[in-house]
Amino acid sequence: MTVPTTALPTGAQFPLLGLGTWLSKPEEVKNAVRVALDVGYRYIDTASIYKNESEIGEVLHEYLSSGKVKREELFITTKLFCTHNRPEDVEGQIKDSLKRLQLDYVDLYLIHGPVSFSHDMKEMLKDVRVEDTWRGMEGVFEKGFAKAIGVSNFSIEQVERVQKSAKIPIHNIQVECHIYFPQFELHEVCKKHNISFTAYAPLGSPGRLEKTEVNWEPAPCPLEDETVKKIAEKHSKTPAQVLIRHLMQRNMSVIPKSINDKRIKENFDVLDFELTEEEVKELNNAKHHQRLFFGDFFKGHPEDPYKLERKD
Ligand SMILES: NC(=O)c1ccc[n+]([C@@H]2O[C@H](COP(=O)([O-])OP(=O)(O)OC[C@H]3O[C@@H](n4cnc5c(N)ncnc54)[C@H](OP(=O)(O)O)[C@@H]3O)[C@@H](O)[C@H]2O)c1
Ligand SMILES: *[C@@H]1O[C@H](CO)[C@@H](O)[C@H](O)[C@H]1NC(C)=O
Ligand SMILES: *[C@@H]1O[C@H](CO)[C@@H](O)[C@H](O)[C@H]1NC(C)=O
Ligand SMILES: *[C@@H]1O[C@H](CO)[C@@H](O)[C@H](O)[C@H]1NC(C)=O
Ligand SMILES: CC(=O)N[C@H]1CO[C@H](CO)[C@@H](O)[C@@H]1O
Repeated sequence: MTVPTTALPTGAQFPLLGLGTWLSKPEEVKNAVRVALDVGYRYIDTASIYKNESEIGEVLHEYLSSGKVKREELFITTKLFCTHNRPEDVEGQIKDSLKRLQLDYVDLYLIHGPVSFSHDMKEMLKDVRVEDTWRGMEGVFEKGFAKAIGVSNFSIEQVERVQKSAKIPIHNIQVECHIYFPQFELHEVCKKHNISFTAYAPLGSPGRLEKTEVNWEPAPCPLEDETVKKIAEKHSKTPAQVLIRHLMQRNMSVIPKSINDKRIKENFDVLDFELTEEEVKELNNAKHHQRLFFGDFFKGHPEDPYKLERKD
């Protein structure tokens, strides 16, 4: 089955379902991408900081050179890490990513986060603003290295500010979004600006707990939510499938990550059922609200996107 798409302001088709690859280790990601492409995924989300672009590139090359997929069927996203938010750094970074991915262009290039650091990450660069980084992004768009450009981890205020200064408007935003952090307000602002929306951590990112060094706040997992389980049972689907479907029906692009063959297939098997309006509403009304990704390393920078939400 083909994944539904929405049109980007550039005219390109943007798939509403893709494969996430954060925390997918190099030796795991190759199998994951092969399984995903075989099942029908065409959209892969990566980033230079995930340290797996080279392996993803090897698999893409394998599938493209054998003719199993055509370049124009693929939608590849990668991201500029915050050690290179200075406008003059952007082109070199995307070229390095393209070399690793063995591609001439990516379909979408995102500013990974609004906060700028020195190359060694030891120092915050407080004078680099999001509008500055955006100028670098416009440059790589104009040169054709990225067919669309966007932002990640930005606040509403930052989106508005970039739009005001932009020659080329924002095409996409990627932020945390799941039933416990539904992003209604930011989503409305994006609709107003015609910015397509990608939900990361759609399942509540359960893997973040055991595999990263950050001390995460305890949080309930959307996969265990009683309403989700009830709706899943009614449709003979799994909780993960209900969570993915819910965001797709909100007109968001969803990028669940998995390295497990069975779960990669499960997460794609969401095209043959539909949640009722009532069920969407019920899921929209989840009582618990909590941001999972607070980015403590953003603290103290004038572009900290969450400064208004912080208690300390
Ligand atoms: N822009 C950013 O700053 C940013 C931040 C975070 C994430 N992202 C992107 O968004 C993607 C998704 O977010 P995420 O990886 O944080 O979280 P997620 O997709 O919500 O959750 C992934 C976790 O859930 C498990 N899982 C996957 N499918 C499952 C299923 N059907 N049932 C039960 N468990 C399942 C995975 O384990 P297995 O692999 O073992 O299946 C993994 O531990 C990332 O991979 C990345 O590409 C971007
Ligand atoms: C948003 O972009 C799409 C895709 O190009 C276009 O069809 C639509 O008219 C745009 N909407 C607005 C409000 O600009
Ligand atoms: C879905 O979002 C896209 C932008 O990504 C927009 O162009 C389109 O009009 C939206 N569709 C609906 C039904 O809201
Ligand atoms: C995106 O923001 C989250 C905090 O919301 C943070 O954990 C993550 O590392 C950020 N990604 C980058 C590369 O800035
Ligand atoms: C094992 C490993 O980390 N492999 C590569 C993953 O991709 C990064 C860059 O994207 C390379 O630097 C690593 O060598």
